[in-house]
Amino acid sequence: MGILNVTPDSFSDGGDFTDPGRAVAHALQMVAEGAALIDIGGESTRPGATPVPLDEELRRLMPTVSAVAAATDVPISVDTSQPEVIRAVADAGAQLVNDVRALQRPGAVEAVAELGLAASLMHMRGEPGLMQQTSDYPDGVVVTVRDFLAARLANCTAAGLPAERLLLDPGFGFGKTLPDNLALLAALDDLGRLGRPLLVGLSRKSMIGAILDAPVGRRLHGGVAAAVLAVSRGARLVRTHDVAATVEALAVCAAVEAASSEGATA
Ligand code: PT1
Repeated sequence: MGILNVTPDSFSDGGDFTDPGRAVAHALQMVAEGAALIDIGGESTRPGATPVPLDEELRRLMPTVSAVAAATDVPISVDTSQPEVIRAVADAGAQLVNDVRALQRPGAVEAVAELGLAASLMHMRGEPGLMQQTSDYPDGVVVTVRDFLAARLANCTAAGLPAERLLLDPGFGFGKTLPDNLALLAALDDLGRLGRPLLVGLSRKSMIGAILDAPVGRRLHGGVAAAVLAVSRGARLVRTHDVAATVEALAVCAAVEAASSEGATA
């Protein structure tokens, strides 16, 4: 899943793709590099980001969603939490809602269900404005995230959104310390037992920066390593800024996995 931010303030590429023409060119480049999905975001949700009003989110997203949908058959996901935005982008050709708030806004589950879309449910502690001040998991981060995702899955299916249309995401960096993020990555197989494909977003995040003592521009190799480890622990989708590097690393990963499953059946 290649990231296309149409925001002025995203943490690593803010302002680069606010023009639809440049956004489409970048989307097509990611497709050429092997992206199987393009994730378009109009609201930065990284820690400390400020919320965006509905009309501004629509103004940022709509031209780019329509233009990318016209330019490629690769499915489009949109990073949003708002039911009005979900309805508008579905009309413009989006197929998946990537919601860092796990469809908890009133009307979001119903919109996804009615429109026949897929969705990703992510765990976040608190809201982007203050979440780094509230990370504390008395029951342990892995259990807390697992229970949250299980509850959201149950709630969505009860509201008429079939489980077959849902992905789950532990939400790396969303109200989590470095030890929390590492514990989640190490225990990803536990989350896989919830029975839905796992999506992970790790590229260029501060957890990589903290391990390497590296600024955002020097986190490529660490982010690729984290993606490989996530996939080897069961992740099925990787949300990344760095498509070419990630696709190549995961091709090597897949070749080894295929050989080891052949070995198991031989
Ligand atoms: C994610 C994700 C996302 N991450 C999904 N959507 C972001 N499904 C946006 C930092 O610590 O992981 N999964 N949409 C970006 N969020 C962050 C969080 C960016 C933390 C940076 C950090 O640097």
